[in-house]
Amino acid sequence: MPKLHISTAFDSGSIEVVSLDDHRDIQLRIKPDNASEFAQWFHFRLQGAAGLPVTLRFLNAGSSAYPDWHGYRVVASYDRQHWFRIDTEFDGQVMSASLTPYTNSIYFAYFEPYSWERHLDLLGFAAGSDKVEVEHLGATLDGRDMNVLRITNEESSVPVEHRKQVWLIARQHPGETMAEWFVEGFLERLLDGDDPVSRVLLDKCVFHVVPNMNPDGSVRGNLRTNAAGANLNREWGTPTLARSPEVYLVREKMRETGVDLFLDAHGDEARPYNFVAGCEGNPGYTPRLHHLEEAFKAAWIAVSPDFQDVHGYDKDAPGEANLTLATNWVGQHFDCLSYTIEMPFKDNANLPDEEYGWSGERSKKLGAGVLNAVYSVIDTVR
Ligand code: GEM
Ligand code: ZN
Repeated sequence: MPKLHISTAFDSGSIEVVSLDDHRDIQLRIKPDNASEFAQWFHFRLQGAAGLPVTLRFLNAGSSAYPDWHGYRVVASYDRQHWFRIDTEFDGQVMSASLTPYTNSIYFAYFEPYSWERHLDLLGFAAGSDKVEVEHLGATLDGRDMNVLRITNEESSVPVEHRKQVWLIARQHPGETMAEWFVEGFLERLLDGDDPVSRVLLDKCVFHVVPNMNPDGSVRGNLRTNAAGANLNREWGTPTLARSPEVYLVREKMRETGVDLFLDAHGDEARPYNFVAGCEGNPGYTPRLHHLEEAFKAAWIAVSPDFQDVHGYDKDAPGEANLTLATNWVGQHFDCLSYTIEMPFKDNANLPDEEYGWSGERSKKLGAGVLNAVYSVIDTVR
């Protein structure tokens, strides 16, 4: 029997190997986050299986954080750049994925990874623009930099105090890597000097973009929490430097700049759709905010067949919103249009892609398209 090897010693690497004796029955367990019970993210490298029929069996898939794996397909890559979906089945407890690798080195992951190095490269790309200031907010618990990009046209004829403050944060939940792909597409278009929508928005707005809200959880290979086990999207009521410095620092910056429009990019483990979740359950929700939400969604649907407003989370009952979530706390505190954006780990069922499912590239296209929705409402957000 060939000598197989599995490793996870790289950015966001995570899996537990139960048995590697038989390439037709490689037995694995998905590991929980480092300081919480959420288990869903996996990312590992298999060596030694070229030309062999491989079956990966995730023995505890049925007891993961979000166990609805039906319709989900594992992603794989030989070169860590091009990721594709492989045949995957789920029997209610064990998820099995199969292929015959071409080479003796192949990677598998829950979704297309977004590495810390790529994050730093994205900051570097943005910093090269004369519209961007890379601002340091402080440190995470593992000592990584929390950065926010301040983006505007300083030569704008609109006085800076009259420009709209538009905030985009992403990847509070580190395993939702599609969120940072979304930001990459958003930034590439926003900084495209030939794009008319971007040029007008940079005159009318100051953008504040946090491409990665959870650096430590990202590198650690967590699905949902930071190094201290905090679910950052439940920390917006009373964040602390000791447990959730990522939220504490961003919230303090928001108090400084104000917020006229807020977007928080996430991924959803079960629903095969792109959708938004708003502030209908906030105590301060008003017809003005409802109208803005409807206009924003209509404009996005008009430019992107990958976006839709039929499928999504149940609506919060009036006054019943959980104000510890970013979207709800920001919407309530700043009385502004505020949305959680959800992308699928599976695929967009309205426009499925057999080879890739939902992907980093499609997340980028969606991030670029949201600028049309911002453009459609920006003159009416206040
Ligand atoms: C979700 S946000 C859940 C919002 N729910 C409603 N009904 N508005 C979370 O944090 O649980 C975002 C995510 O994890 O993707
Ligand atoms: Zn999330």
